Amino acid sequence: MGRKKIALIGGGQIGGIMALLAAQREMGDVVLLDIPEKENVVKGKMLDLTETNPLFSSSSCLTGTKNYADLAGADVTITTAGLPRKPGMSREDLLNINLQIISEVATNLKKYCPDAFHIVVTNPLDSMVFAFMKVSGLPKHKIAGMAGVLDTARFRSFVGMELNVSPKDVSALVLGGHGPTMVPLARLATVGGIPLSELLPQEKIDAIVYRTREAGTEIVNLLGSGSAYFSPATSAIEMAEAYLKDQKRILTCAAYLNGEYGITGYYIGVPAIIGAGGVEKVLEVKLTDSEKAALNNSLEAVKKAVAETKL
Ligand code: A3D
Repeated sequence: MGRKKIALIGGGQIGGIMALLAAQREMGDVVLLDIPEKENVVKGKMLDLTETNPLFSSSSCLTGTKNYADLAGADVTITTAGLPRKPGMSREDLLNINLQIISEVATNLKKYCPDAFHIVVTNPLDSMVFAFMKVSGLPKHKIAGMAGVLDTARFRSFVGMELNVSPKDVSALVLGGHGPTMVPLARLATVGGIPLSELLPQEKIDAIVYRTREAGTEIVNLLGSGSAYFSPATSAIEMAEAYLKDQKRILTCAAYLNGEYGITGYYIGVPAIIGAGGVEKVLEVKLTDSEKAALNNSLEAVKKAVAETKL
């Protein structure tokens, strides 16, 4: 069977943490790629990490590179390559820059790792995963966007904090695009099997839903520069591990829809089974009229973002 190979494209905040997590979990060998100007930085990060191997009892080979050829034959790829928005830059400017970056990444990954499961994290997520699919032409079920695992983890964390219970025992589902239109399905949330609505009054649940939608911004405001990285990195690694180990986990991610939820032709956050086949199946849940309306509203936001890519 041999060792698995994990290719991380983008060696910034999230890329570095993902390399650490993949090594600690001994998921396989890890290659971290960044632009030529950052070649020494990623080499330094991976050497630093290599020197933790004896401490974590890990045998993963960890290397940094600027060459896509070094990613050849990867089993899974996770892309965080992109630029953050800088003062004076419009959303459209950012979209155009990151679209160019994703196009370059998708073209190279098609060439060097056509059989991998590809996870996209770069924002704006819903349009970047769509662009990755269009430019690479790779099978749609072997490409997914990471957002739902994180949005769901945030919802579960806030419920745990409010009830002073372990978030491990909170189960929840957040549908839709990654952004303020996401749809946390509070109706379906449970805590140790008990419906959340039996444990918290509606106004507290509404506050948790609101905080979940704004959770990314809350962290951006606290950090002052950059965005969240520990939780996005851990979320993407959950998806990669589910694929590599054929775990058949039910993870919410931006999956390509072909009629599920009445949607065709877009990537949007839905619960999906992730195993050796990639996104093996999208699970459908019956929605109330107001949940349907909220999901449609989110779909409109995704469609608008995708239209901006002109792909
Ligand atoms: P950052 O620390 O800036 O890392 C991005 C890295 O990408 C940098 O090291 C860049 O040098 C590198 N890069 C730029 N262009 C290229 C290229 N052409 N090829 C290879 N590498 C390149 O950012 P980060 O790690 O904090 O975040 C990465 C991305 O994830 C951003 O787009 C964030 O907006 C996004 N993000 C998404 C979520 C979701 O939940 C979807 C959450 C948090 C962050």
